[in-house]
Amino acid sequence: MPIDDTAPIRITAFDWVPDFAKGQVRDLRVRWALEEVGQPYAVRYLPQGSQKAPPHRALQPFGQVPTYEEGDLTLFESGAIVLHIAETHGKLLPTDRAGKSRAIEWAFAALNTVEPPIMDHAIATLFEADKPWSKPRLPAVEKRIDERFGELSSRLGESDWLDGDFSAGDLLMIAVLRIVKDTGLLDAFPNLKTYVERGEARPAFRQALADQMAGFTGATPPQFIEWEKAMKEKQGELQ
Ligand SMILES: N[C@@H](CCC(=O)N[C@@H](CS)C(=O)NCC(=O)O)C(=O)O
Repeated sequence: MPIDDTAPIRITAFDWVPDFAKGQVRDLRVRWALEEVGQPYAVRYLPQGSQKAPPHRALQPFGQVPTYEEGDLTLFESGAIVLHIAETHGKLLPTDRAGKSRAIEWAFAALNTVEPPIMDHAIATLFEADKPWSKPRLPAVEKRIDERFGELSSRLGESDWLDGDFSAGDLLMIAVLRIVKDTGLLDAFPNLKTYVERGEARPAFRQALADQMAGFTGATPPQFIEWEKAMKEKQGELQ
């Protein structure tokens, strides 16, 4: 689905992020959902820092991306946006009441149960890799992730998707799991690795990822040059 500057839907994304975040910024989840339902969209790119300025905070109170604008409606929170897209297009959610509720349950499980320990890991190994507390914290963080992955792996079993057809719940769960896909944390759970690969093989995901990557046209902002150097040095020690 081409990005279309005249489309009635507009999202926000960054024009620069550190290398480790490329392909992971949360506008990817929204792009992926839009691709799945076949909805063209426009992108407004933000230079790093401007997300904290009042005009963007009026759209996103926490000064983050993504946002989603459609006529009078402005939304933030990637999960809420993905569910809105699914509801609007009558796709990515089963039509029966119980099945729909279960898909939404998996969306919450992804964002509220599986993502928090994964983000603790990203904070320790990436965002705060240069801090003295990160290394001692890692074993406990990894243990918690291992427990969660074991539980998710047992439930998924040999199924392709979490509950019937591919849903918004799978989209969000796969987006969350892929945050650690290069860390080895998924290695003990072959069915979760295959699950992530199955999601990433979807044409909608591939297009969304390619479009996010193509949007990183900004130069490293001066305030990030030293930070990025220090972080890269420490990162090697932690991974
Ligand atoms: N829960 C929010 C999290 C959004 C979020 O963490 N956005 C990050 C990019 S992935 C961001 O904008 N970070 C920049 C900042 O916080 O200044 C969502 O899912 O939309």
